[in-house]
Amino acid sequence: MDLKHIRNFSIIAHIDHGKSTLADRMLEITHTVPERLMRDQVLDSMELERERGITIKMQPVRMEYGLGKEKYVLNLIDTPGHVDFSYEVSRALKAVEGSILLVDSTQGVQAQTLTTLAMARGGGNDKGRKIIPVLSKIDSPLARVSEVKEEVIKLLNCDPEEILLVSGRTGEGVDNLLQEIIKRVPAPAENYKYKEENKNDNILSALIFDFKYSNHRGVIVFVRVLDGKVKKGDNLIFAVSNEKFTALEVGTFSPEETARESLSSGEIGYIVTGIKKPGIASVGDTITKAVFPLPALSGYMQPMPVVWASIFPEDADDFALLKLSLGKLKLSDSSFSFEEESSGSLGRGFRVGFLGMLHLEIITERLKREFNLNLVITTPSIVYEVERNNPSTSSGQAGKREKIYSPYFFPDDGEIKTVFEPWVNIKIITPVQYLGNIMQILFDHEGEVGETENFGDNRSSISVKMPLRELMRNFFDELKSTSSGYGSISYDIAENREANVTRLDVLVADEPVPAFSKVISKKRVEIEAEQSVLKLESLLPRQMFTLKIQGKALGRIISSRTLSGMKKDVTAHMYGGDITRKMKLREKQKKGKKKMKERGRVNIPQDVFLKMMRSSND
Ligand SMILES: Nc1nc2c(ncn2[C@@H]2O[C@H](COP(=O)(O)OP(=O)(O)OP(=O)(O)O)[C@@H](O)[C@H]2O)c(=O)[nH]1
Ligand SMILES: [Mg+2]
Repeated sequence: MDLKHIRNFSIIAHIDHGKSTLADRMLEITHTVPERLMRDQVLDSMELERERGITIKMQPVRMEYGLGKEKYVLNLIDTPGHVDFSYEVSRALKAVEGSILLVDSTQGVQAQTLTTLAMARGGGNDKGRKIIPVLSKIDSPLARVSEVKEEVIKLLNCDPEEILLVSGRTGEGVDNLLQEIIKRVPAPAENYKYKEENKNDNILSALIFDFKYSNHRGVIVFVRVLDGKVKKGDNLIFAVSNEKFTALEVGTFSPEETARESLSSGEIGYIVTGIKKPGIASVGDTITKAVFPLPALSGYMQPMPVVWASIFPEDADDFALLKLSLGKLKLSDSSFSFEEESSGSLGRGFRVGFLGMLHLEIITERLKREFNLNLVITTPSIVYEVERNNPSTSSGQAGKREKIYSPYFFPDDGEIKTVFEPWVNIKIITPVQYLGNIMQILFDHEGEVGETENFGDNRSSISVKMPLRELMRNFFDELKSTSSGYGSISYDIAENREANVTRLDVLVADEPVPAFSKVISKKRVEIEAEQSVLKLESLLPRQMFTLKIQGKALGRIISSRTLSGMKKDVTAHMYGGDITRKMKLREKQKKGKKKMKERGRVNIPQDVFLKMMRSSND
């Protein structure tokens, strides 16, 4: 394929700004997907994507487009907009020369617009990509095209004429957009260093930007070929992991895998490796030829997990299956990390790091659905680093920081010398009129407000630093409600700082329930203890006996409630009859209750755990 006729681009935007719908129209215009197979957001092919109406994984697709007498290959990569999946965006970007920055004309520039733009421009050694600003949803009666245009001009410092208008719903402007992509996005460049060798077909340098796993064909790597050529039967090698394999098939995405003769410089496609062992291929690795190995390209940073939870098989016999499943899942989502762990009561399992709560939900749901596993998932938590007063009581030495992944294992206050916790850099975008109220919630969440910038007519962006703990304390929902839904947020993990926090336990019938323990700011001990107890009181079904619910922190009971028992009389249905029999039954009932009480066997339904985990206000 002639490089001059290839264009590689991604669509990037805030969540729901219409990326996948725009891709639909492009696929129609280029006749890439037959009409009978067309459906809304056709690139969102995963069951969970369709159910939730969001994109979770990036999806590459190859389109052909004729312009005048010339025929072009347009490789599009649709990306997710949700902040939890921005690792997908960053990987997709390394495979392309340009990006459509899509801005919903009914919403305007949002926080994730800025983040994805910054990613596309690239920092450090990363060469910048051509950005094409496009306003979407111009068909909508709520579209504010001229205002949003102003915002984009301010953001990019561009000419008004550079901004294109489209509707993914009606298709207006999409054909023109394809032509502009050909004009504006540079064709892939050749690396002249290897030009000589290129002639004898011995050269290959291909960046792995994604992969998936097939039970029959093993690992299928998604690559952007930077130099040379690859075809079926070639002997290849991973430059980093140094593992050899033979290409069983090569091809492109239409959007499903379609075999081709070869893939060459500038193209985006896949290579079937046949490798069934997890852990060999990783995103960011380079595929090159065994006969003439080229150096590894600069790969990807492994993303920092934001929340952690432990996952155990409900049935201990499923441990091996869970291990295998995590390995396989990692081959279609390289952004989570896991390590083995064992817990006294739950047995062997894994501690898993996720990029956010939605990511956690998606991964655990996929494990259940795609691998048929019944799982016990512990309360998600961020990770704290603790230095103990007296390290001899623990495994660590003096000055050593110990990572605490679960609030239940957070040491008692007296044992702690110093605690460190992760902070985040936050960007908030909001209409100016909500600034006052937002400042209030920022204060309440220990936010350190940095720069505030105005752009467009009446919008501001605020840079804030905040403990991750406070971001997770319902900050998203509070921001949404204080800004009537107009405020948007993006964040990334920053440095660790010293923290003034402690563990709050919730006791039911005098027993702490591990899943309800939390690490909270010492300043909020009273409020949090009261809230947790009240919430549990409202959620817990009444038991046969009277039950105490208590909040305990810093070595004392801070709040307490009593849930009165049900007065269920087991003799009520017996009319008349023998009084001694009634007495016997009552006696039995009393004993049973006492036993239950002693064992602290309170029945806490699963949904109570889930509701307790969610924010305190719902
Ligand atoms: N009126 C109108 N609605 C649109 C248009 N494009 C998309 N939508 C609607 O906007 C919503 C989001 O569309 P998607 O295409 O899924 O947005 P997305 O950017 O791919 O979303 P994520 O991938 O989850 O970030 C859907 O309800 C679409 O029907 C458009 O041009 N006009
Ligand atoms: Mg989408």
